[in-house]
Amino acid sequence: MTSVSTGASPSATTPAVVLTIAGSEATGGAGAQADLKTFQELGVFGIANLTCIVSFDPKDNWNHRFVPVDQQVIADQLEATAAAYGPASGAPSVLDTVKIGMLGSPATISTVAGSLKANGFGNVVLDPVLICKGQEPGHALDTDQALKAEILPLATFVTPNHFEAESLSGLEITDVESLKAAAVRIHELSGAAVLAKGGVRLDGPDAVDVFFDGETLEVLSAPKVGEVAVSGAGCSLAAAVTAELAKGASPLQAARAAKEFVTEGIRNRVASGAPFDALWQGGAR
Ligand code: PXL
Repeated sequence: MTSVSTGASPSATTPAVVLTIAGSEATGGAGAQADLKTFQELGVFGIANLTCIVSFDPKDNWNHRFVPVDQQVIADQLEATAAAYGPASGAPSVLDTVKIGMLGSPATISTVAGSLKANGFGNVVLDPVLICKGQEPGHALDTDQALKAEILPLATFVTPNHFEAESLSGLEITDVESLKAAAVRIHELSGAAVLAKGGVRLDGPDAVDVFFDGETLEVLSAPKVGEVAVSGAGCSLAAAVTAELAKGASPLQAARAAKEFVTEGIRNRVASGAPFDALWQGGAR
């Protein structure tokens, strides 16, 4: 007779458990694939609940083809994950740290916001992916506004890039001083720890990011590796922050470790037939 186990086995291992709520990017550079590879590399048990599928179109200048996952299917994934590992699951490794990547539509934002509120996760790391090439501008504007109204207030850590930091703060960012001002403003608006990324968008020899959590303002800097952005850098940075927080790091420690992880991943990037290289999560090994 076979017996079916309904609970945790006495020999179960207990790595920190993390969830990414994100889109699939078919070529594996960005999105949920980048998140899962980052989680594995940093020693946490990763779960991905998919919100959409993005396939670049090589016949159309590599623009995004965007297909949302059905709302009920998103809700089903979140329900299954919460029941298996959520705060009320009774699992020994409780899922308390969640990363939010591309949501892509106001409907998905509402579904995800509902789940975040119901579960009360301790760490909600938001990579505020605002526009997706290939979406209608009006559609993207709705999505921007819904993300700011419904998800940003639930975030405990937010990782905007240059464009997103300008959009969230309402400030123009031209140098490190204005990046600092934007980070402070986004903290005031959200209450979250902020890691605002200058990346290759700001002039100078270094890729500069600014961390601000209401107390500590720190400029994180590493020599630029080329002048062209690499696919998966933003996703992997936020995923690395997520993994480090889940293992018990402070927000500042998580930001520093994530910056190092991404710098090594860019240094050891993977060339592809697409116009952009992909970050290699194994680069720090
Ligand atoms: O890098 C932002 C991003 C996030 N998530 C998905 C993506 C992209 C960019 O292509 O496709 C699914």
